Amino acid sequence: MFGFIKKALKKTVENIEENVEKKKKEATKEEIEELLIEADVEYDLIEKILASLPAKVNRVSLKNELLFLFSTPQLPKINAKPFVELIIGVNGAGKTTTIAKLAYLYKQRGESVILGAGDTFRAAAIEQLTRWAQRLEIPIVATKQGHDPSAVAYDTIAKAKAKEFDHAIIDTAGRLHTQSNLAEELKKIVRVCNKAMEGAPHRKLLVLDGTQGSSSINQAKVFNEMVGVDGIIVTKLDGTAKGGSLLSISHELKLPILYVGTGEGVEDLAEFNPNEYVDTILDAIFE
Ligand SMILES: Nc1nc2c(ncn2[C@@H]2O[C@H](COP(=O)(O)OP(=O)(O)OP(=O)(O)O)[C@@H](O)[C@H]2O)c(=O)[nH]1
Ligand SMILES: [Mg+2]
Repeated sequence: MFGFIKKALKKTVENIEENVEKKKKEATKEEIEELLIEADVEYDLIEKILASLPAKVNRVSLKNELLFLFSTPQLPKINAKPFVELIIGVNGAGKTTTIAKLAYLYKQRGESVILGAGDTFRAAAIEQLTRWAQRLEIPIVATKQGHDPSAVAYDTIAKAKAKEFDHAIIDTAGRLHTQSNLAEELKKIVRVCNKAMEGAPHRKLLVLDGTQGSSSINQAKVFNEMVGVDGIIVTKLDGTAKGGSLLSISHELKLPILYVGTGEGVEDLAEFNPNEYVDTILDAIFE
């Protein structure tokens, strides 16, 4: 999937390039500061990065500094069938679309997938995921609006076990009447998943809207406190110049970024590769 991150960072890179007269071998600290501000890296982190750099910065020294920010531990490999993923995040972040993209990816690999329409708060959410399931020709467990989402999660896992599916991906609501309602609901879904299958959900994946840049970090902390997050997916990177925020997100949350969304289609999901990401940003300023 090489090149997908490049596509996702197009706007971020163009924005940086507009402020760079000529690509260079060495940059000053001020130039690096400018670059990182333009890309929406949090200022506290920029100061930290600058403090550890020499007066004249070359590509290699900056690359090492930036790559270091992604040195979060890798997620342990879990051999579970079904492998259950719970997708959480605020409304509009891109959860439902990301579920379709993940399902497509697994299906391409020849693995079987079932979806659970666990966002029962809005009828439109159930319909949206059902349409994706039809398009992708994969089964879905869905109930009526207002029904208990943890029952949907339970039924999805039970069906996945009975029919020996490789993956079960469960959608959740991004907003309820209050935040404490949402927290209670998510906790209950997690408990019930574990009842349906010990160890499930195997991954709680938080979807963050990339167009919000570094300002999504606080939101991520709230979800992490609610249920504990295993990994991050950043969507809509294609539509923003704030692609540098991934540095802040990784550094602040100490959670792995697993995928990035690069568009609205099912194929528009790239496995996140820190090396390719950092190189793409550095290409905007260095030769
Ligand atoms: N350009 C672009 N658009 C995206 C991406 N991911 C999602 N979107 C769009 O963002 C909008 C919201 O996506 P949804 O998947 O409905 O978001 P959600 O988190 O499920 O929202 P709720 O169900 O309201 O909580 C849709 O119009 C998607 O097409 C992406 O990577 N790039
Ligand atoms: Mg949704």
